Amino acid sequence: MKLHTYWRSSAAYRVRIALNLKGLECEQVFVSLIAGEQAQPGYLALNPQGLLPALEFDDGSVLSQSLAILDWLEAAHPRPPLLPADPLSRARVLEIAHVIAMDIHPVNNLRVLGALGARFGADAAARRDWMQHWMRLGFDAIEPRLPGTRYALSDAGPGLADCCLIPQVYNARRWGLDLTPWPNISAVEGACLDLPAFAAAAPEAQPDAS
Ligand SMILES: N[C@@H](CCC(=O)N[C@@H](CS)C(=O)NCC(=O)O)C(=O)O
Repeated sequence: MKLHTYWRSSAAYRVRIALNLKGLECEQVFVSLIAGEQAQPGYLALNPQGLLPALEFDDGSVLSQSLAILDWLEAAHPRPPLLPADPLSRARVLEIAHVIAMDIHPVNNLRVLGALGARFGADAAARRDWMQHWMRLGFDAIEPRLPGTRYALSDAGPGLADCCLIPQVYNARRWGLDLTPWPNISAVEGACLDLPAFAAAAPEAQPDAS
């Protein structure tokens, strides 16, 4: 398997964490978002959506969309589980993951920021304000749903919610958001970052970090 990734892509960061938690080896292919390589023909041939990450299988087939990749990983490599077996507990994990992956991230993406600047003249301060606004709304929704367990929804070990939450918190720090209003989220971040699987997946630990 090859993971097409970029060190600061939070969607790729989700998959890196899950691969590490499951102890799976995966070659990394670096696609520079800052250089616009995701929009070049070579990458578009793999993923016509022009977004990272993409998981390329040994037979050349490609799976995109980080939550679809996480879903495949969970089904194909069930140990250790990232989702609980109980249906409602499983849905609670997905609830957190979806706030991040479906409500915060899509409006905070690089191409959205680019459009804000190019079409509406948003300067750096306006773009930061935009980023922080959507993260604040999402964190406000997540914080009361965290029960105070060591990891997002469990004391036993991290799961799919943590795979999504930690990259989002990384992004929030990167954009200068003060995390004081969300103590549960901050505590979960601390617990996860202590784990080797999360440390090895961190953006600054990636070979293409600059
Ligand atoms: N829903 C997609 C989002 C993927 C996505 O937007 N990836 C970002 C990096 S985190 C990207 O490639 N952005 C490139 C761009 O906006 O041009 C997923 O979860 O995989």
